[in-house]
Amino acid sequence: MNVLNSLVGTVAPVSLQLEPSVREALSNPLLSSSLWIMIVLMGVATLLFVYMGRNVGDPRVQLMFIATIGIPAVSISSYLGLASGLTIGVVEISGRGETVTLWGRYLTWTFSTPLILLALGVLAGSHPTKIATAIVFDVLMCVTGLAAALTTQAVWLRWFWFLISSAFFAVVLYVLLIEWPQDALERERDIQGLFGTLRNLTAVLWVGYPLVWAIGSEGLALFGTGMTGVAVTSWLYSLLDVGAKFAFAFLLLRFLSDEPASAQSQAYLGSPTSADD
Ligand code: RET
Repeated sequence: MNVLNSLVGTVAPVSLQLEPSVREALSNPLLSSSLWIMIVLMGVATLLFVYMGRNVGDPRVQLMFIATIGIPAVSISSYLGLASGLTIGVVEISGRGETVTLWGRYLTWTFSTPLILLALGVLAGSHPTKIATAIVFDVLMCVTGLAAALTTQAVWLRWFWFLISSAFFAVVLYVLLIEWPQDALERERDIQGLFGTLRNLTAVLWVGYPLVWAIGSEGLALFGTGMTGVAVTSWLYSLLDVGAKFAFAFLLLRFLSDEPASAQSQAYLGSPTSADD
């Protein structure tokens, strides 16, 4: 009993209390609107995408559908974590002072970005090894990006992690811009066209994320280190998310929803007659 009492005594005082700066951040209308608008948008997107995929039967089209529906679904959790303050913190950076960081973004990108790459890689008809390569380096990019945001010892150390993360990003871009387009050349014309559009959208928008990091409140703080700077940075990420997640997923699923023959398993594995040739 004594043991139990002392255990309860140790655990009971622990409660989830938000730091004053986090509470101040969440009561900033500019910042909280950058989160709540996205929760609504991603909620609507998830429902819409489930509806669009209700009749899909081909396993390969289903795989792309499931991966893509997961993108806004992960995003809802991500933005709820931020809006509730659970994944927002305050870092005291040596030589710079206190900054509010929305570190949950970097954490949840670890789950959402592989889904984007999985859908794109399968669409291109790429080999699983290449898809795995892109995903592994993408996860490394996100985790080291998280390290950059949470590093407090020195500003230069944050930029060091930024560079490491960018090196991993370069591998992802290589697969996306060099390897997958070659694989997509083997596919039907309509797939090639869609792949080209999604590849361009992805490459351009994804490059925007490190740029926002570099100029935003985590990096050079061009919009200031105060709450407005944090809010403007958050809005920039949210706008990139609208394109990189919503527009990407919508374009892909609109194409896939009537299960074009070119996207189905049969087209990928080769037609049954080709073996007899
Ligand atoms: C960070 C900072 C460190 C350097 C690099 C970054 C790249 C981030 C990217 C994020 C893409 C996110 C997407 C999310 C959708 O759910 C971590 C900002 C290179 C490319 C598309």
